[in-house]
Amino acid sequence: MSVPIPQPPTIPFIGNVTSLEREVPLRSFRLLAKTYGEIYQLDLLGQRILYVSSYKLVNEISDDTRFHKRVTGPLREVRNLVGDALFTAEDNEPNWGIAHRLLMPAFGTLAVKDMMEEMRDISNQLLLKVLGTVSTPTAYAPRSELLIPARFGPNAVIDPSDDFTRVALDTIAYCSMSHRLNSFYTDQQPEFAVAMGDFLRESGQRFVRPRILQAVMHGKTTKYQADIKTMKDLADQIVATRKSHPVPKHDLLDIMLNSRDPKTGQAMTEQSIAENLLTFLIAGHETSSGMMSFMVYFLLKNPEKMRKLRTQIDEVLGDRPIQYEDITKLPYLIAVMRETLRLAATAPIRQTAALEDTTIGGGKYSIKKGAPILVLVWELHRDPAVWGDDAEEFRPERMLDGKFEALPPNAWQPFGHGFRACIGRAFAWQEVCLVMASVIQRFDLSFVDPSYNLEIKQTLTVKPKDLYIRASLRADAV
Ligand code: MNH
Repeated sequence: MSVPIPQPPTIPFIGNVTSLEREVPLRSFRLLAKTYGEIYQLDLLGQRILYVSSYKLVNEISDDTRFHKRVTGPLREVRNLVGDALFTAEDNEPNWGIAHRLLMPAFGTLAVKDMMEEMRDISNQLLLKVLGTVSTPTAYAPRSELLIPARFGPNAVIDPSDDFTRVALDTIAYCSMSHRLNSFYTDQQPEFAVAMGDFLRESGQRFVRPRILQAVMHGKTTKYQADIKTMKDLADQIVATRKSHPVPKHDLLDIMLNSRDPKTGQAMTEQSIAENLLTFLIAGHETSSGMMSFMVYFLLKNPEKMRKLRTQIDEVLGDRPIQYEDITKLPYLIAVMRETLRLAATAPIRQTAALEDTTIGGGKYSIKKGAPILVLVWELHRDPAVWGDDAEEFRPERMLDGKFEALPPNAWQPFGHGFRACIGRAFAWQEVCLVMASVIQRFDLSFVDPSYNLEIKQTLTVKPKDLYIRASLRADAV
């Protein structure tokens, strides 16, 4: 027999909305999970939403034959910019299928391998900014080396989220459409990056804001529309320019313009191409940049892990720049990355729904077809049933020596699940390896405030809040 799904007390008309923190809803969702357990429901402005957090239940609903991605909440708002592009499409929208079939191979490991030097070009801009040095001149030394205007010194206070966002955004723009955003050349973030940040934040806010309030907030709406236009105009312009002036480059834009869907023979429309370019920028920068910031945090909090990682980097790389082939020789780096995404999945929630009326938990909870279910990945990634009593500890060793491969299915899912899982995983992985190995190889990092403890900020993704660091050339550098 099924039992009622726990729910905090509601207030007439607005339901549970007052249970939620405006700035960091994730914090409220997690607290409620501690109080109400592996599944609970909230009534948000007339919509009932389920929150699932235990491994057992998440594993059961991670099943493409019974559950599928649902595009509601903030993700629905993101459609205001990118429509039915990959990330925000419902499964049954034809443009999702076309883009998915065309782009899966283009984001595969082999294709991404060829982007290594373009990624390095951008990553070098970060290294140059920090101390004006790319330690070893190489065949790959970027032209930008000559152009860097301002160089930071060891006393500069660095906001890692800010700089990693520049790296991630510039990397995805350069690799996917050969467009240089040049975020490192300006003190202020470029207009496009600001528009995107504001758009994502506002998309999240619109979701928790009562409709009636939304209707009277003209200023916010005008700004929201203006940000959308800024981004659309750039994407349209990039597509139009490439169409009129083809370049001999096989980047993602080229693939989208010149390939046909193997199944239907259809080409992508110009609108769909522009919306997918914007999707790469949205999906591909905050997630990766947040991941790098969290990694810095965990390594600074756990100096013995940092030492272990650097020892391995030194042994494998010495003072030469990391190459693609090195990545598999750095298992501790991979373990640190996996453990970072376990404790701080930068996409902290995914949304799913049952394809038919059903029950989960051995008949315990009944679930209505289509009712939105949120998977609380941060809770999933701490379930003691999988991770043990030290689940809160940053311990990359639990991801080493075959232990990662031996995890129960669906226990670690920072990249989502099933056929709607992340298409950019190989891309992000290579990018983060390159950037983080290069940074740790060259710099000593430290907290500005040694007593700093992790706080998060949330838009569509999460990042550390008020984390500031310093970087100096390694004291033990040769
Ligand atoms: Mn990514 C989907 C996490 C990097 C492009 N990504 C997802 C999902 C998660 C996710 C989780 C599933 C969302 C859902 O179920 O609604 N992504 C990440 C993380 C990183 C990341 C943690 C980095 C770290 N993602 C990237 C990069 C790109 C990218 C880099 C692009 C270049 N991601 C996507 C796209 C989708 C996606 C596109 C949607 C895929 C689909 O639904 O078909």
